[in-house]
Amino acid sequence: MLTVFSTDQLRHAGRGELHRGQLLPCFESPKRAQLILDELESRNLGEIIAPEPRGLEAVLRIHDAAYVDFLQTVFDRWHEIHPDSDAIPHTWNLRGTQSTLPQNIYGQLGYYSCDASTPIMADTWPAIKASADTALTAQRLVLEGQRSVFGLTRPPGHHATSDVFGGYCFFNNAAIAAQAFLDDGAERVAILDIDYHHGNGTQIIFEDRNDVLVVSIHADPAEAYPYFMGYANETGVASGKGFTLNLPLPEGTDWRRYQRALETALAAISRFAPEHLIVSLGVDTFAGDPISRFQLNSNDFSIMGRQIAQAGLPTLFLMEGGYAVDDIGCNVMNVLTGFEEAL
Ligand code: Q9C
Ligand code: ZN
Repeated sequence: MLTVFSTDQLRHAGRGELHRGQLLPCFESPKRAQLILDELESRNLGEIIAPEPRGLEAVLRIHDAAYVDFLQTVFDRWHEIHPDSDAIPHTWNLRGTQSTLPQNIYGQLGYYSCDASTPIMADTWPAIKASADTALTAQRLVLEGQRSVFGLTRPPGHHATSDVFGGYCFFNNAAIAAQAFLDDGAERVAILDIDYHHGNGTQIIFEDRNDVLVVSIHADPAEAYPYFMGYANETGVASGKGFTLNLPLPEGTDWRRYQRALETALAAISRFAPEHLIVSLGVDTFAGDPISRFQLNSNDFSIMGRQIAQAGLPTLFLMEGGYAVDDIGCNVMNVLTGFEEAL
């Protein structure tokens, strides 16, 4: 399997995130991507290629122009007033009220974000731009006939909406790739999100559409981030009714229970009959993950890859979460080789 990755994606390296009342070292670190690459290389998954640099057209199919411009310029503005820290939001809008975009940088940081876990620094922009380019190059390779491609997207994307960053995400790489498939002529694309956390950004982007099926298996939001979305009764909006499927699972979920949800997810994807499948691949379902509470082991990820291959679809894997750095390479490699072995 080909992998797409750019070293520019390593340049986003936050000093810290607000976690349970403390400023802790960022869980979403460049080391994650480096350790995945090391494992793919040592176990010979296949060639690792750099993304083709692209303009912003495909990003702007999903994200608002003003939000993209904000991400591109906010750190320079921050740096003038705070030369020694990352930009982190700390104030948000009141529930349900329409808000005007404030002039003030703290107001704008709150306007365009949903949490204080997602710092912005000098090289955030080149990293998130390269991550989106990685998704788009991998998407094109699948379009051109590769059975599967791994876009090692980092920073991840599934919590980002058209104009909100958070949950370590800035550009929704999976949504950008899904829209690119449609713009390249596909009629239906399915996104299978197997990150521990519900992909709230992806759901919001596509919930009123019937050309992208979004299926997500995740920790019950009653107990886990992102808390406010991902419930089973969210099934889509207007003409998107029936094209969102949430399969929340309780804390402590092991492979036996997870596998049944995955079967349900894959059956729904089969019925939808998409031309392409995008897998939002998070391995934070691993038992050793420091911020998550599922119980999957490394071998389970191989079975998971094999099961996903049974869908029989051209498949684009895009990286989302996974924070147990000692095992992240092995767990990702196991999904991808499990998939390949099933072919
Ligand atoms: N520091 C992904 O896996 N933080 N994002 C929760 C607060 C947010 C996870 C604890 C977790 C986001 C892509
Ligand atoms: Zn996650």
